[in-house]
Amino acid sequence: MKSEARNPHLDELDIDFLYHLGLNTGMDLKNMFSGVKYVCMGGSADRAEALAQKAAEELGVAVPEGGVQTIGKTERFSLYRVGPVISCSHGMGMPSMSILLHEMAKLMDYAGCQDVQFIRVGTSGGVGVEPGTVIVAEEGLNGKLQLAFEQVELGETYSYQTRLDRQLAQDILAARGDIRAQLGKTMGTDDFYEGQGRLDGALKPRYTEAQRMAFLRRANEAGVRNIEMEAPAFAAFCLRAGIPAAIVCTTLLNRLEGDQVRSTPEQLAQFSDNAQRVVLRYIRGQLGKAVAGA
Ligand code: R2B
Ligand code: URA
Repeated sequence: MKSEARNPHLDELDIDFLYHLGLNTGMDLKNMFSGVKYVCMGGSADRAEALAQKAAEELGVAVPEGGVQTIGKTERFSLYRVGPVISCSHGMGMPSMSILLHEMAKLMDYAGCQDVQFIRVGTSGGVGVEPGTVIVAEEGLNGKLQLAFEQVELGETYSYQTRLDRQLAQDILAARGDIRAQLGKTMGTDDFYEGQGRLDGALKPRYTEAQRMAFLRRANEAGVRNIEMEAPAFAAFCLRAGIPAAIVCTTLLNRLEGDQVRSTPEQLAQFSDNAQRVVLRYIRGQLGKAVAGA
């Protein structure tokens, strides 16, 4: 984190309890986390474990018998450390993920980790792309198609920029190998159903099928290739913190063709694997470069 962004009030705490992680600064966080360079996060605890396990295989890091182990408490988030990689779940939506971002950024700071990159590795609905395609976000747009994340603080609404690190996005895309992946704008909303213009929520929507399609087409023409529920808050947090950040999401369906996620569990696992592999190939390449340059 850049020093100008660091919260000075933290210096007043004798111990900082990272409550949702079940960690605190009374623990030897340096010993537990020093050397971490990549924080990968995605919505589900199962996918966090799968990514950690694959990271161990891909990077040749030994894990205990029985597989990777969580660190801290797992009531809210599941956190794994595999060599230079943290894999952690963030739950669904910006409020949940924002809690993780604050505690994870502090954790990296307290552990003395330098030059850490945050990469969201998630799922999304594609807009005009074949299901299974991985979208590496160029920018995070909100549900109004604006390059902004709006947050209410002390009763006032503030708007934060949501630019992402273009070079990092290019570097991750370049590691895709045989996996279908492309750059695109990622829209993040506060809801899966009406917030994403679905017609399959519980309540009668106020919009028509034609209005739904017109909006999705407009989004597509504006460069949106996928829709999820975290991009604006993720991009805004990392930009404020000075943390290089990327969003790499697989697409589970093409929203121009429907609203329901109909793929089989096997297909969904493959789609999720696509995004995780792209990111792990990128990390392996970077670590290879570091070794070659040493
Ligand atoms: C993608 O998938 C979740 C909703 O199903 C949400 O966290 C997101 O961004
Ligand atoms: N996640 C979302 O937020 N939307 C989708 O359509 C699929 C996954």
